[in-house]
Amino acid sequence: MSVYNDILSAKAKQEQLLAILIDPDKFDIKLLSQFTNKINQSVITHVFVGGSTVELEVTQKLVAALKPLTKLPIVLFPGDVTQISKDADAILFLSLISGRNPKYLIEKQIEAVSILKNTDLEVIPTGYILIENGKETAVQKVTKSKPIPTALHTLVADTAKAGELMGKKIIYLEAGSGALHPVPLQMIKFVKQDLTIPLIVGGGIRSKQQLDNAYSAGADLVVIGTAFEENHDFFEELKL
Ligand code: 1GP
Repeated sequence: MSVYNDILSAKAKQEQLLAILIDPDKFDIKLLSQFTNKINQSVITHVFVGGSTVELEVTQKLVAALKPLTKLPIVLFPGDVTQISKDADAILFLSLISGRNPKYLIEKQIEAVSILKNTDLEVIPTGYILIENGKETAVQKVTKSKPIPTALHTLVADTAKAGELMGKKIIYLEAGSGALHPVPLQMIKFVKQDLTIPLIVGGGIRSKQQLDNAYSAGADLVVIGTAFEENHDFFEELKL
């Protein structure tokens, strides 16, 4: 199984992919089995695991407990090298290409190599682009980097394309967890015009309508965390 190849073939068939993001730091592991049942019965296609500030070993415990409970691919979306867990299927190997902080452009990636060597994780090179959303999010604070203002469509599209030309296999447009405003639809459309690799969009999506809008604008895979965390009925809403 290749998580990336499956994303590529879904993109080719215009199938809509949806990842639920579980932040190990906010998640009560006692609820895992009940919560995973809901995931398994929903339209969700991927489980992403990661957060901006997660204590040591918490991710590993969560992924190990999650793995036997679902057949869906578990993809690490790590805020730090301490969140690499060998029990997951793949890792988004993120480079924060909207920022200019060397730590998140290359230094953390170097640090990750010796840890990855001891795992069989499928590594997916990912260009990660932060978009302004109306408030400062955790990822901005942690990475000490500024998001790209929503007015600068060309800068976002050129950053995404530069990522593709540098060999990234996926671009992730991120408004940030709990964003006030998701990535603008016009921006998604603009970025898609020139991009040939899959596009992930996440941050601040809280309704079925916003989800459908993101797909219509061109998102190949949408990531939702907060809406599931705060409202377990969101699973039901998605069925409608
Ligand atoms: C954050 O894109 C994800 O990294 C999901 O954001 O929690 O706002 O859904 P939300």
